Amino acid sequence: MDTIASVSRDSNLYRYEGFCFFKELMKPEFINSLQDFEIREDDVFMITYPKSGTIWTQQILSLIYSEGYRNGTEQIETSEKVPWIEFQAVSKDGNTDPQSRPSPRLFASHLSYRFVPRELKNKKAKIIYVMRNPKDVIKSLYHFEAMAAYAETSPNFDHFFQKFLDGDVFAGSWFDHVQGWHSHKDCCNILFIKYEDMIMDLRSVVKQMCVFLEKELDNDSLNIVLKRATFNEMKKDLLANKENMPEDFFDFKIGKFMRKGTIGDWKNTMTVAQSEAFDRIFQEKMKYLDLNFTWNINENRSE
Ligand code: PPS
Repeated sequence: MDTIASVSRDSNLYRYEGFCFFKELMKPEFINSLQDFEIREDDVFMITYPKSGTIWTQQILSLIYSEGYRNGTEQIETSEKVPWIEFQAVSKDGNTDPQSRPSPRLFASHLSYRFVPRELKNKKAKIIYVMRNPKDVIKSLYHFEAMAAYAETSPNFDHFFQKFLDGDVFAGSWFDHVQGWHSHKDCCNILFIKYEDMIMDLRSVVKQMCVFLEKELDNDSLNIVLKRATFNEMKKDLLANKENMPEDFFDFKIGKFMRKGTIGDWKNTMTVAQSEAFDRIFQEKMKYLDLNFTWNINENRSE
């Protein structure tokens, strides 16, 4: 029988088959029902562990599909153009069912491989999975926890660091999430991209995404996508930076979704001992995966 357990360091969460869900926002019956979510061949799913480049990729996808917003969709929020499958939200146009949208449908999800719709595991539809070096994920999530009303704020970084390692955070263990998706890559029509590659050469990554999505963008459209997806452009765009979300969810006086947007900020907070402890766990848990991350901004950059 499936077991549901409490999460010791955060009473807002419950653990279900390794994943941590928000009690208030994600009921187990609904999560189970997603198995039967009907997938269309031309659906596109963008999947991430939190803080890995979700809203950035949501913005890029919505820009690609609206060719740089030349189709009058500028005023529609990104979260409506690329809605979540696991959060039961009511959209502003009154549509409560993201499944009934016209094709091509774009979706976002933080779900692990275990919980996504069954048909996605049969190479139906396309999946873009975005990864980020986990030390920066830790740093970003640490700040985010403080502004999110539905997460228990850690008293200090040390506490949060351990909480993250134990997977006592929304979405559970980073290691399990990445491993789960990466080890099932042959079951899905999936493209893996990395946050750090987006930082270092967004043009190449967007082009790679377009090839995978079979979307041809002319040069002008590509340039508009790139311009509107920069950190500074998104930071001032309320539809992209999520700052128009209800204050009962996030306290934007404490923090922002668009915080620093860089590589290597973990160094400003993580101690050498924490970093080394993390490296040991990373090497042990990820040893069977052929994955490399960029941990510092100057890596891979020619001077
Ligand atoms: S969430 O809550 O899971 O949806 O968060 P997510 O969007 O995955 O991650 C937020 C981090 O992504 C950074 N971000 C960007 N970086 C560079 N360029 C652009 N355009 C961009 N958009 C979002 C954002 O700043 C968060 O990272 P940190 O390290 O906290 O700054």
